Amino acid sequence: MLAELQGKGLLIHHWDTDGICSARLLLEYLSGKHIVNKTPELGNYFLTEKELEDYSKYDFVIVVDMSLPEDNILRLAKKSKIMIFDHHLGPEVKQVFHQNPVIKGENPDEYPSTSWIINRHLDNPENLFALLGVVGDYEQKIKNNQLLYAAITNFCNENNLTFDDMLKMVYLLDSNYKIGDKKAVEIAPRLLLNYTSANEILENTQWNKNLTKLNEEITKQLEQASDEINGTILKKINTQYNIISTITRKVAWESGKNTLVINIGFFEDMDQVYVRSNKNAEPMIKRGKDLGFKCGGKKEVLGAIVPKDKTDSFVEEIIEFLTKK
Ligand SMILES: [Mn+2]
Repeated sequence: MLAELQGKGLLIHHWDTDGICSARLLLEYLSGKHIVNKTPELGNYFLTEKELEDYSKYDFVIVVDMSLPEDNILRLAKKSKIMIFDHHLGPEVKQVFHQNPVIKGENPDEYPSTSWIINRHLDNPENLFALLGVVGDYEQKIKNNQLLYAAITNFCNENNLTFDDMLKMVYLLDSNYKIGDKKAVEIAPRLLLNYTSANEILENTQWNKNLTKLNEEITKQLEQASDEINGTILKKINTQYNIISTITRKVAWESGKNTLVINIGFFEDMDQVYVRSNKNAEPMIKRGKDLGFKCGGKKEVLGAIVPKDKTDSFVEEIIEFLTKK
């Protein structure tokens, strides 16, 4: 199907390592075609009215590693042929090509990243980019996934890399969105097309500079006190950087507890709310959507953008949900 795409194309990808690597793999496969790649406004799991207008002039649109709202997809589908590759939870958009084994009931452990799904779809051998997307989405946790961790270990051995090198590459690629540089996110898949070794990623000067700055900010935020309510760690942060998922992961994985982080400093009129839970968070993702929030996630992860006057009540509901047996 990909090979049959005609005309001018747009590739919309998530801003993280998985999104960038997924875009890289598709751009390589589609190298003969005219394709522009874009990421949404950083932090938005939806397209703005302006983006929807701008993106309605393409013959085909490929969406990777993002569960955009169904009405966004259907609007683009009026003008363009749509293909989606993803592994996030959400409704199946039946009107378009939607390659998401996870929502079709497959085992998420076998489809841990969009890069992995795309790589299999393309029938590629295992490679750096397919695996970086996996490491990006799971970091250390991927060590619990026997199948994938074996593939990563093999790859590292063959290429004289360590798992820590893989993690470092992820942090470098992710530094672009965390620092708030949308343009750099969009350039990254193109750079990766020309990189021939992992070292070129590890030595990218700009990405290393970003990382130093971010690490300082993350350390500062982690040092701030947090509360604990009925076994859920509650942490409020105030930062302009998009580091809420990093902070949540660090707190959750170090404590082993349900973790809820609120960042009041990223959007002017909205708060970012991010949860890592030890139980299936899907009912609360649905609840957030029902309340009209931009809300998404995976089984153990919830991310939401909530109007500031609604934050307290939504947080209360989440904690109640996490507390109940
Ligand atoms: Mn992903």
